[in-house]
Amino acid sequence: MLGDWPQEFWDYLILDAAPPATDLGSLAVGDLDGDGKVEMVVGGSGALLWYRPATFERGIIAEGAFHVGLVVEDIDGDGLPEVVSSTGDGRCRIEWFKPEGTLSGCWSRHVLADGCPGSIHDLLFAASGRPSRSPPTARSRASSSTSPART
Ligand SMILES: [Ca+2]
Ligand SMILES: [Ca+2]
Repeated sequence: MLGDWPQEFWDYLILDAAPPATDLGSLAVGDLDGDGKVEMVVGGSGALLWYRPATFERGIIAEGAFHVGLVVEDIDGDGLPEVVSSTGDGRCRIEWFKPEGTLSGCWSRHVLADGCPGSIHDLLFAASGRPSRSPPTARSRASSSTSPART
């Protein structure tokens, strides 16, 4: 018993028994297309993937090494979240991905920071100051230092 806390139960659901990526190590959740249905974004060795649990739809956002930091945030200020990921190719590179049309279509890939100091495993986003449409900034968190990066 958890006191007065509401008890919620989650269903065990296999969305993809054989995903086109291995070492799935990153997960983020958000309504990527604003239809009210939540999508899951999963990254691993080989691909960055999206899944819609309500309908079992799925797709590939990009190919590469994505078992690292992953965030779903509105980067360009249009009201819909984009997928932000660091890449695990041996140096810190932060990229964001946006669907061009539907989630099943092509995703544009943008570099937010390239060669920034820090760790590729932790991404942190926060509002700083009043809202604006200024270019986004990114920080990757390292154990010893944090440095901002701009593109
Ligand atoms: Ca959605
Ligand atoms: Ca957006």
